[in-house]
Amino acid sequence: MTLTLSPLHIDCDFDSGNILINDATDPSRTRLAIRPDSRSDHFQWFHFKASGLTPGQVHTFVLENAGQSSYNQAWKGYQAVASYDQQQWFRVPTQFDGKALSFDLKAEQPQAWFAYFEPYPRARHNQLIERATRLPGVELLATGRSVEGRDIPLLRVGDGAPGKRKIWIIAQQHPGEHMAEWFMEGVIERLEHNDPSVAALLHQADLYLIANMNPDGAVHGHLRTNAAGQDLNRAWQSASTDKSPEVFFAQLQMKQHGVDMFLDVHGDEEIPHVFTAGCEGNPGYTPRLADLAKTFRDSLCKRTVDFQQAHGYPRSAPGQANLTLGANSVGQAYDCLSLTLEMPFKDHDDAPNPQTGWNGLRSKALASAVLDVLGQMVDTLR
Ligand code: GEM
Ligand code: ZN
Repeated sequence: MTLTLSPLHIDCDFDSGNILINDATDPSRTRLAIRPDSRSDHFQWFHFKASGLTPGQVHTFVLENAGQSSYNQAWKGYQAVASYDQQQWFRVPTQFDGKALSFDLKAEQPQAWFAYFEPYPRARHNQLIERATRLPGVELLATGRSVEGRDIPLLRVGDGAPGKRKIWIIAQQHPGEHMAEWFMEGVIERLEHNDPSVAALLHQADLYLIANMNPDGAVHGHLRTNAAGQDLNRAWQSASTDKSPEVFFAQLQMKQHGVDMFLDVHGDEEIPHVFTAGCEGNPGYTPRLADLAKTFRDSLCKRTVDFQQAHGYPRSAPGQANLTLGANSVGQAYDCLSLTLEMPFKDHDDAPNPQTGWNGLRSKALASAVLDVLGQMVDTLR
């Protein structure tokens, strides 16, 4: 007897949802596509729910336009994530044939969620900000507005007393890089523990935190741009209140409060390692800044297997930096240690976990290690 299964229901009408349906009539093989960012051609992030799965059956999902995505080399060695409850996310068997990305789930439940990476929900963001502002010494210093009017909270940990180092950490300028806000949750969670190492850091430094720089893009399921089609990490020389108010806000606040160190948290689609990119190509780059970057990287390597220095972006030649990037622009303007931190969408191949790949929990643990490093080197930042 042949069992005829009814078509799956595919839905992405929720926070950070993104999928297009090409043909969902065959429940064993659902043909889909990734929807580009609303005002740009970028695409790579996907996130959808499939219901009507048959427990015990293998269901295959095909992203038919993956070969034309922004980073189409990134699918090699990539495994999609799935979840039955939006809490536990696991990797599923995935293949890329040069054109389409396909992944399989042997269903255990009638519905499941699929995504490019463990999503960081906007509701969780709101709870995170709440949670942070309940901590002693943490204030909501200012609130920026996105193009579509969503809040961009800037938290300060510390009282802004003169003489304190000012350490800025911002995340998710690129909205599809959800690991970046997981990292920020790791920062907040570590502050909640208030152990001696954190206390020592906060004795000398105030932290300025923007947990999500691009809420519109994140909510709309974009990969790289805000609601006006701007790549925010290319807007730091020309931020405007209409096209990139998110960056305009951060820059204004930096000007008001000062910056002694800047960390811009991202994800990289292609490289299966955690790494940092520095500002070697800045016209104002000096041996002092090179030493600080070296100390940061060496110390982080010692603290965690989830960081390394062998793999990363090629360094810009002296004077050749692209100053439209946040880290280059801030490093140049404030003559300070300034780094882009990149976490993988795939895994950190120095310490892989085939079940989860890189994920939210590991992003949080990395944040904790970064705070330890900052505690060690805080008095050298100026
Ligand atoms: C990087 S650029 C993205 C690079 N990704 C791949 N796959 N090459 C980022 O967005 O994190 C930093 C940047 O903005 O330049
Ligand atoms: Zn990025």
